Amino acid sequence: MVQFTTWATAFLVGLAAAAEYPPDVVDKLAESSLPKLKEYLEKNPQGSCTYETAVKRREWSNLSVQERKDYTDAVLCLMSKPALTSAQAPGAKSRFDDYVVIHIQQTPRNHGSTFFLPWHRYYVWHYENALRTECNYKGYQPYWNWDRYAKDPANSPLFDGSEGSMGGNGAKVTHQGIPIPGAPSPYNMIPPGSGGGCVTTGPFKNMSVNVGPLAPSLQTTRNPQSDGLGYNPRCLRRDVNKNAAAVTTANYTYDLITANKEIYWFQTVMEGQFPQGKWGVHAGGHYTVSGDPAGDFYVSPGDPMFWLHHTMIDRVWWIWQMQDLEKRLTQVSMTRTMNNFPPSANGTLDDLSGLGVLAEDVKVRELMSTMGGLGGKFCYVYD
Ligand SMILES: *[C@@H]1O[C@H](CO)[C@@H](O)[C@H](O)[C@H]1NC(C)=O
Ligand SMILES: *[C@@H]1O[C@H](CO)[C@@H](O)[C@H](O)[C@H]1NC(C)=O
Ligand SMILES: *[C@@H]1O[C@H](CO)[C@@H](O)[C@H](O)[C@H]1NC(C)=O
Ligand SMILES: *[C@@H]1O[C@H](CO)[C@@H](O)[C@H](O)[C@H]1NC(C)=O
Ligand SMILES: [Cu+2]
Repeated sequence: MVQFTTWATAFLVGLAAAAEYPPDVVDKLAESSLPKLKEYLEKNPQGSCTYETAVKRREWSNLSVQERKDYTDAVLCLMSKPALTSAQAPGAKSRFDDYVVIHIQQTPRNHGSTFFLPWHRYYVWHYENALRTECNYKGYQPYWNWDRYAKDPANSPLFDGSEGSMGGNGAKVTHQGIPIPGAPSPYNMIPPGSGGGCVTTGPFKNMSVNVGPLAPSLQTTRNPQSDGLGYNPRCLRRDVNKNAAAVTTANYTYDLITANKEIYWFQTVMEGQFPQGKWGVHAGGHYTVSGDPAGDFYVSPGDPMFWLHHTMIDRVWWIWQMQDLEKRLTQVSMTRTMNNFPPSANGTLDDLSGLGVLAEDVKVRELMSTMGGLGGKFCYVYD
């Protein structure tokens, strides 16, 4: 009887979850695009990477609580392993920090440029691989389907502070909100969320943020080095913000994918058009977490939530690519510098993209396909 009750409860909890997050318009688009991917792969075989062998990256709520803990345990493990970048960054204390250092060093090259999407694809894949090979993680990198939690992110399975969450919101702290430079009023300030202080619940309540800040959106202690790479230990702070999350609902993502046929516009709308008062899903997701370091353009990967957000960014690009694989697997645009400042040449598939001391430079061409990219090491789809 006890066993039956337990089983029945698990079943009902499963049903409740399914009822809570029915597939949204983007999920349906992804699902209905898979035949195009299969057809493309039949015409263009990718060696050992087939639709059947591809691994599946799953949505956070689709993982069991145990699977989520396995993931956050692996992240904590990465935070306990010695850094490889301490010679160049005295603040880097762990393998987790290495990734933050590389992002800080390469921020101007990899945002608002040709490299934005391909470089972040490489970056997330490399982190996932580190969790698996260095921390014995058996799963794959989960993603954050923004729409599922946009109405009330602070009380969602991401941020509710339970053991199966990515850690809680920060303690309540009064602040003015998040300034959005270059946007007209009222879009130049995202009203504050419900936190702002240290995260005190969930798996990351004890973590130390070691490097940065460089471009803080909340007041925080200064880094001893002007490049942000010195040692500046402090708590993880968040201001989980539904005002930012409001621009990440599925209708925005669906429009982004379907209304922009050229990579230039897809990427531009995704990264935000601040002068037009449009924050875009990329900034919207970052500022849903907000705080320190998540609200810092350079240091944001120092909040473990970054990785679920950028995995969703990668998924959205993947869905966009599936709409016209022949064309979109080779389409890049923009120049080699952020917002073309300082002015530079248009980037191409032959340009190099790398992860500093963590991973060799490869041609952008190698980072375009999740199915067979990076010499076949990329072989994944999204569930
Ligand atoms: C993921 O979960 C949602 C509901 O939470 C459900 O509708 C969907 O079928 C699940 N997807 C998979 C592939 O398990
Ligand atoms: C946080 O640190 C305290 C004191 O060092 C320790 O007792 C506790 O187990 C840690 N909690 C987590 C979730 O790591
Ligand atoms: C998405 O829906 C919200 C709420 O209904 C609405 O305010 C917003 O304008 C919509 N955005 C797009 C791009 O359709
Ligand atoms: C760079 O790209 C832009 C827009 O895609 C295009 O109009 C321009 O001609 C390109 N410049 C060069 C030098 O190829
Ligand atoms: Cu980034």
